[in-house]
Amino acid sequence: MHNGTTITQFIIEEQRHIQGASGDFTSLLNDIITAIKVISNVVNKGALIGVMGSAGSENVQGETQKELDVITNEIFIKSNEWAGHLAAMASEEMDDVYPIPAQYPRGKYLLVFDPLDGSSNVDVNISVGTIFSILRCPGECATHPSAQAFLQPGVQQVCAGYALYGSSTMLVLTSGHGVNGFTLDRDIGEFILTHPNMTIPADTKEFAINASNQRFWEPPVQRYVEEALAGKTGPRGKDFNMRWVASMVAEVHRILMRGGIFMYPKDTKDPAKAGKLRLLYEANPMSFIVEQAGGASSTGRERILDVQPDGLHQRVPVILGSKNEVETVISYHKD
Ligand code: P6P
Repeated sequence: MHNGTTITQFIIEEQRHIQGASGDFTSLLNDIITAIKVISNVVNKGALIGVMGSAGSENVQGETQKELDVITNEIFIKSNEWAGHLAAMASEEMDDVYPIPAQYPRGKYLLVFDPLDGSSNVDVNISVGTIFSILRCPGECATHPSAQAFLQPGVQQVCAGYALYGSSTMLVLTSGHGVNGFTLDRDIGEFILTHPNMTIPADTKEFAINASNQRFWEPPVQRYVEEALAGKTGPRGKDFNMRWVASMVAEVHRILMRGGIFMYPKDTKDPAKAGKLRLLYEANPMSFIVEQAGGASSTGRERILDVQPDGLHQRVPVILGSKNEVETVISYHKD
């Protein structure tokens, strides 16, 4: 049960921690939350409103866009472009930066998001999510926001969050003072604080990886998974469980709730790609949340939040979750 704290009340109290935050931050988060409520409504209607299936277009990643990818991107834009808190937005679904239209005032923040992560799962009714990250607009970007303005290491994030459209719609947030989870009460249309101060157990017996890529993994990941599969009789001396939902938001939420390690490592499947997941709107926001919950997040060779981005849609290897387990994988990369 909960004590009825609404997310609005929580954010206003949270804002007091943020250096230099005016009502801007609270109002910006409220606009993001509105977009998430609208997306939850659309996703939960599913096939009833006939927006499943392909949009017949490709995104910058060369991935076929689902109709819902395009619709949810539009929802985010419309909900966040008018209020004067942002200088620009960037999204998995848009090739370039989206500058705030001239008829609206510009603000001091940047918003980067994946409006519907795991969207290939929508057609088969498996949980999907939204991931977002808020950055400060450096210097001149309020007038001429460029992609360069977004290329800040993840440690610069002001706030990061995800929405999980699952059996219930949840919103999980951090602005650098721990991680808190909220559940949407559809009867009142408000997110209620249900999971205060979420923390990830330091140890785990559950790993998540797409095992069909096994032959492409680098040796340290091969070793880690082999040892996990060897179980009690192997070098780890304990049996492991495995999960793979193919929806990063669902995997990260499970890890926040009960621990685990999630890996989408660098593989040799496509040597041109440093991994599958995108740094700015998947790896960085999720890494901020995971670290704030006491977990760790690495490429295997460096802390993800320290990576200096070199492109809006840059990909990185991701190894995140229970701190001691991530550190084991990092140690194998050093061997
Ligand atoms: P694969 C979804 O498309 C996504 O970006 C993440 O949410 C998910 O973890 C991963 O890709 C799934 O990738 O190769 O297993 O389909």
